[in-house]
Order: sequence, then structure tokens, then C-alpha cells
Amino acid sequence: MSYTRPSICRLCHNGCAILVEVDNGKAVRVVGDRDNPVYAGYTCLKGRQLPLQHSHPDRLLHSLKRRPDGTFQPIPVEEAMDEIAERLARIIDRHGPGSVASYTGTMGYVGSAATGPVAEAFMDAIGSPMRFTPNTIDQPGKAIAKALHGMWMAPPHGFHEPRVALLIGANPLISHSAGAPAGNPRKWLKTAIARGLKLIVIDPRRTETARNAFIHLQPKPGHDISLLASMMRIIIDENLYDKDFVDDNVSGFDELRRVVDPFVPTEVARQADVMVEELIGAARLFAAAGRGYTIAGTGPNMSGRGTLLEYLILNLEALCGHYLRAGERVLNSLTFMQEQPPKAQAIPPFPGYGFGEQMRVRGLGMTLAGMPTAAVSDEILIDGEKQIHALFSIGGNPVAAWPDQLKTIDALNRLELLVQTDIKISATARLADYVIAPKVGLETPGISAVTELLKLTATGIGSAVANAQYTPAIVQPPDGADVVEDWELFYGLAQRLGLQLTLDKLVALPLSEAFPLDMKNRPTTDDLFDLMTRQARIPFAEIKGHVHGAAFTEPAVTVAAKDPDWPGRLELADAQMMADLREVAREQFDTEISQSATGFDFRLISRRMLHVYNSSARDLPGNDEFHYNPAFMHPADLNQLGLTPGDVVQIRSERSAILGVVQIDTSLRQGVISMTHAFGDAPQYDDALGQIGSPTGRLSANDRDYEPYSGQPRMSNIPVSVRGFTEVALN
Ligand SMILES: Nc1nc2c(c(=O)[nH]1)N[C@H]1C(S)=C(S)[C@@H](COP(=O)(O)OP(=O)(O)OC[C@H]3O[C@@H](n4cnc5c(=O)[nH]c(N)nc54)[C@H](O)[C@@H]3O)O[C@H]1N2
Ligand SMILES: Nc1nc2c(c(=O)[nH]1)N[C@H]1C(S)=C(S)[C@@H](COP(=O)(O)OP(=O)(O)OC[C@H]3O[C@@H](n4cnc5c(=O)[nH]c(N)nc54)[C@H](O)[C@@H]3O)O[C@H]1N2
Ligand code: SF4
Ligand SMILES: [Mo]
Repeated sequence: MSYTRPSICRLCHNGCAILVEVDNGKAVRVVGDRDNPVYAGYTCLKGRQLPLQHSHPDRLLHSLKRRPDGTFQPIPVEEAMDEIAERLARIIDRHGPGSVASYTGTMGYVGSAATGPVAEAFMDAIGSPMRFTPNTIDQPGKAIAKALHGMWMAPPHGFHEPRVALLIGANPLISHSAGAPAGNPRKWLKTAIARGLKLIVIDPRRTETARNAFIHLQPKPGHDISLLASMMRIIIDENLYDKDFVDDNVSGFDELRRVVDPFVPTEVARQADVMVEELIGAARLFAAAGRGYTIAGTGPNMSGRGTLLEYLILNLEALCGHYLRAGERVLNSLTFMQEQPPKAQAIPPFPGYGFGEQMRVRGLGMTLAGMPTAAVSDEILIDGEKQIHALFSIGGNPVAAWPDQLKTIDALNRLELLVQTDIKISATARLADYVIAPKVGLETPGISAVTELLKLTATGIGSAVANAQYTPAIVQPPDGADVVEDWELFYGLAQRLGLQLTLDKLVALPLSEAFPLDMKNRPTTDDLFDLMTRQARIPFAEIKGHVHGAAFTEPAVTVAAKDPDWPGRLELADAQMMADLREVAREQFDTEISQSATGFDFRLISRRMLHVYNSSARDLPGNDEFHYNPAFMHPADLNQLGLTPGDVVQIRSERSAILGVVQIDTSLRQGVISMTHAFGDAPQYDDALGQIGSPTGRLSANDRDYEPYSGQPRMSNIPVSVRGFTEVALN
């Protein structure tokens, strides 16, 4: 029997509306769903390959248990849960609940909206605060800076008729992330530009996105903070800022002007190696536009001082008054959740770090971005109280994605218990005591909540228009498979440990009500969605009624006027941020934290490739060109080193070294190497780099050059040396 069903792609956070052709119970074809108003038929290469992911020969259809000799044996999932529960009880008994940690990775959120909340409920029930996510090794400065700056109680302009967009190290045409709304990024950008949007891009690489820019600044990496500070200096001195907005809603203006004083455009431009006319032009264009947004992506957030970077972005947005005002309509209100009614006034600053649970290392602790993931390996390796002895890694891949790979591997090997949920034997699964085989995308019901919640992280990301969709499971797992949803692992363990789970989140956002789960009769995923959406703005039943998804802009949501005598103001000059900015001026504008070692002539920067999603989708046919992650370099640099495309090089940082296969990229500036992360495996697999690539995370040290608030180490703009390497024969 053959039929076609609408669904949601859950391979990445873009949440495309798709049509799935099912033949004999198997998904055989995926195309974009033209009946969804937001996606209008859009998909990418990865989504169209979903059927291949489901039927992939390497896909795990049974859970695995590691034997003492390191090999795996299949184990029925219920039996695996019996054993894990027993071992967990012993660990908690001996070391306390805080010795159990969870890491919910990208697929723990993107893959299913139910995973995160149930994992959190489990950690609540055992009483451990040690919960980690990729957020603190991604763009943690966004959440922390918002607290230090204060928040506008209505949305920013964002995608609402922008006249200008400043994208700093973000490449939405490939990442479907920072800079363009959920949907078809290329089409959106093209349409916006046709309507008069001026795009400004700051990126050391002339990216797919930068090719559409009105102004592209192509600086050395790591100069974003000085460029932003200089732009603000120009905007203030030329009186280009939004004076009414600043007078009414902002404090710290004079202090900010004093602190940006050293960022003289000619000097900043010289250090960053851009033309001063372009820097001044970008500042003028940005401020004169009236409406718009600024957003930074992963690159600059990983290049040192991410919180300061994000703080300056908020300052620039406030100076230019890029916020919706009283009477304006909000087009992207949440659907699966209620929000505070929008109001044209500011919430003053509140603490963003320095509260809650503390780690034992580097003075790190809880922040508004979450707990510092970059410090987990230390917390496993350092003996004593508060040491982590058990880790649940759910839809994440620490060996591939965490900074300081060698330390991560040491740490995972030291654990008494490592449980990994994974669709394949990933680099992390290889080290696990138990690998739990999950259901994947089309085998599970889904809601598009992850996509819509993204807008809460910053301006210029997430949905432009409220869009919501529900999908039932479209296909059953393959015959004979013994697979569960990720959340069912935690439910099963809680049952065995006699714990009561209470659901109080939608994805990662707190609900105002908590729902105890029935611990006798296992709820369905749909039951969980029902509970999580009790407070939805659009009733869940109504969302379900639109099988292709729909835009829910009615009833209209409008921004209310400021309360009389409201005192709240956005803060431009947080004392700590201004101290940090003064230090950048002293460092001569490069976010150098330690440049002790010499001989590191290149900077390794991050980038994403369309056919992979971190370490997911790497094994799909996808892009025929590269199954590994090339070390892209400028042809002149290759020439100078006497290298030709396809050569193997050794890339060495102060911390460690990896191999790379060089390829030409004329879109790069000289002196940088651009590589995608989350490829490769542990060192003993390095020789396979032609097939599996190399892990750039090995080049980061987690205890040097780290961001003081989130603990995020340098993961882009890493000083490295490059030399030819002949010991590996590629086949
Ligand atoms: N196809 C695909 N899509 C993805 C992912 C994927 O792996 N593949 N990953 C997803 C994830 S987890 C995330 S967080 C998002 C990230 O989404 P983005 O932030 O858009 O990620 P990138 O495409 O890597 O873009 C980062 C850019 O920063 C530039 N850059 C590097 N260092 C610097 C610097 O110091 N300064 C400046 N100005 N630029 C710099 C790089 O050249 C690159 O163009 O993408 C998501 N989407
Ligand atoms: N050097 C460097 N390091 C980086 C970055 C960088 O730019 N440079 N980017 C950082 C960023 S932004 C992020 S978000 C992190 C990502 O960090 P992680 O989230 O830890 O890494 P992923 O590779 O996304 O892990 C996804 C895992 O889930 C598995 N998987 C796939 N589908 C499913 C499913 O349906 N269910 C389950 N249970 N598992 C599934 C995959 O096989 C893989 O093992 O990496 C960070 N690391
Ligand atoms: S952009 Fe993301 S959600 Fe859309 S088809 Fe590609 S992988 Fe799926
Ligand atoms: Mo990310």
C-alpha cells in the first residue's frame, strides 16, 4: 500500500513541513509541503534523505551493552533499563545524586520536544543539578548578556519589515540559523533585499550569505568586538542613534561613549584589516535604516569573549531603537505557549551569572545559559566530593562536539556509567556502557515547538510568523526493531527506581503549572504533548486540525503602551562589561587572551556544511564531494606552503594536533583555515580521515582562553600551525 502524509522534518531545528511518501510501511520519499504557508515546499538535502537515515544499514535497531573487552552485545531495551537502574541506584547510594549528570544534545531537543522535559523531570526526581546542554558551547553569551542589559517587554524588530540586517559570523543560507527566519532562508533573503533590505555581513569568509551583502567586511577573525565598539562610536558621534528611544528607555549612554573612545575607526580598521570607509559606511547605513536587526552566529561567539560580543549587539540594537513600539502588531507570537502581553517598556538588568550551583573548577557555575558543559570533563576527572560518576548523553556526541576532545575521552573512560542514546555507534557511543537505540524522526509524533521557541534567544532568529504544526508518527520502526523514544528511557528508569516524574517544561521553557505523570500506566508521547501545551495560545486541538501546519496570526497581538511612571531602562554600561571592553582596547582590539606561543601563523575558524548537522547525517550519501571535513585554505596560502588540494596536513594548536585534507576555498581571507566541527573520532581512528574527517574540538583547551562567565573555550579563531604530513595515505 502506498500513500503520502504531511509531517515535520526533525533532522534540524528549521522544522520544515514535509510530505512523506510511504510504501509498504516504509518512508520512501520526502519532499517539501507546498501547502504550508511558511515553508512553501522548501526542504534541504538532509531532509530529502530522511528515508535513507531511517533505513541506514548502520542504524541501531537494538540497544547494546559493552563487554569488558570493549565489544558490544545486543540487549533487550527493558533488560538494559533494569541493569542501568540497578547501577544507578548503587552510584547514587555511594556518591549522592549530584554524581549523576545529564547532557541533552542537539538531537535531544531537535529530535523530539518531549525528550528535554522528561530528562529534566528525571534529574529533578533524583535531585541532581548537574544538567548540561550544548548551549554553553554554542552561543551562551546571548542569554547572559540579555540579563546584564535588560530586556524589552515587546519583541525586537527582527524579521518584521527590516531595512537593514547586520550578520556577524552567521551563515543562514547554510545553517538555517542566525540571520534568516525559519523557512527557506535563500528565498526570504532575496525577497527582503528586493523590498529594500540592506545586508551587512562581517565574516572572514565570503560566505554564501555574504555574497548577497551590500557591504561585506572581511576582517581577521576575532575583531568583532572592536568593530562593533567602533560602529557605536561613529553612530554616537554622528548623532545617528535613536535619540527619543535612548532618552526614554536607556541608561549608561555617556559611560558607553567614554569606553568606546579608544576604538577609533582608522585604528580598528587597520588592526582588523578592513577598509575604514567600509566600516564607517556600515555604521552609517545600519543606523540610518530605522528598522532592522543585528545578530552574531557561532563563529564570533566562539572566538573569545562571547558575552561581551552579545552585550555590544544588544547595545547597538538599543541605540538604534530596534524594538517594536506601542500599537505595533506582533506577527510571531508563540503558539504552543502563552507569552506575557507585549508592552513598550524595558525590564531593567538582572543577574546572568554568579548564582546557583557552582562547579569545582575555574570559578564556573550556573548561568542563564545553563551549566558550563566545557567543564564536565574536569568534574569527572577530579576526585572528591561533587565528582560526576554517571552520565546520560542523550542525542548528543561529546567526543565529536565538546571542546578539548582528549580530555573528554579520558573523562568518559573514567565514568562508572555512561549511557548514550544514539541511532548509530557514534564516537561517544563507542565509549558507552549502554547504547540505547531510539526511534527516529518519522517514527515519532512531533510538534514544531523547538523552531518557534528559537525567537526567544535573540533578534534575527526563529520564526518570522507564528507557525505551528503537529505530526503523528508516520511509519513504524523496521520489523524486529527494539527501539524506544529517548524520553521512555527516563520514564522506564524512574519506574524502576520508584521515582515520581513531574513535567513542568515545554522543550526547555518552564510551564506555569507542573504535571505529575502517571507512573503506572506509561503515557504516550501524545499524552505528554497534551500536558505541555495546556497553556498554548492556540488550542492544541486547533493546531492539530491543520495537518499541513498553519500560520496563526489571529487573534492579533498588539504592543501595549508603557505603564505610567515605569522606571525600567536598558543598561548600556554594565560595569563588568565595560571593564571587559576596556581590556579589549588594551589588547589592541584583537580578542587575544593568551598568545604566548609563537609559530602559530594561521587561525582555524568554524563553518557549517549543508549536507551535515553537527555529527548527524555525515553518513548519508548527501554531497558526493566531501564525506570528510576538508581543511579549506586560500590558494595563496597553499602555494606558499607548497601544498596541493587533497594533501594531508598536520594542524597543531597549543593544545594538540589533528590531520586535515586541504582543499581550496577562494572565499577565505589569507591566514585562516576553515573547518567544520563534529567530524572524526578518537585518535586511533585518525588515519581514516579521508572517510570520517577530523575532530577540530581536539584543538581547543578547555582550561585556557575560556570565557569567564560561560566557561566556553576558544572554539573558533584558534591559533594553529600547518605543515605537510606524509605518513597517511588516503584511499
Ligand atoms: N547544515 C547545517 N546546519 C546547521 C548545523 C550544521 O552542522 N549543518 N548546525 C546547527 C547549529 S548546532 C548551530 S548552533 C547553527 C549555527 O549557525 P551559524 O552560526 O550560522 O554557523 P556557521 O554556518 O558555522 O557560520 C559561522 C560563520 O562564522 C564565521 N566566523 C568564524 N570565526 C569568526 C570570527 O571570529 N568572526 C566573524 N565575524 N566570523 C567568524 C565563519 O566563517 C562562518 O561563516 O547552525 C545549525 N545549522
Ligand atoms: N570546534 C567546534 N566545536 C563545536 C562547534 C563548532 O562550531 N566548532 N559547534 C558547537 C555547537 S553550536 C553545538 S550545538 C554542539 C553540538 O553538540 P552535540 O549535540 O553533542 O553534537 P551532535 O553531533 O549534534 O550530536 C547528535 C548525536 O545524536 C545522534 N542522533 C541523530 N539522530 C538522533 C535521534 O533521532 N535520536 C537520538 N537519540 N540520537 C540521534 C547522532 O548520531 C549524534 O551522536 O557542538 C559544538 N561543538
Ligand atoms: S532545513 Fe532542516 S528541517 Fe528543513 S529539510 Fe533540511 S534538515 Fe530538515
Ligand atoms: Mo549549536
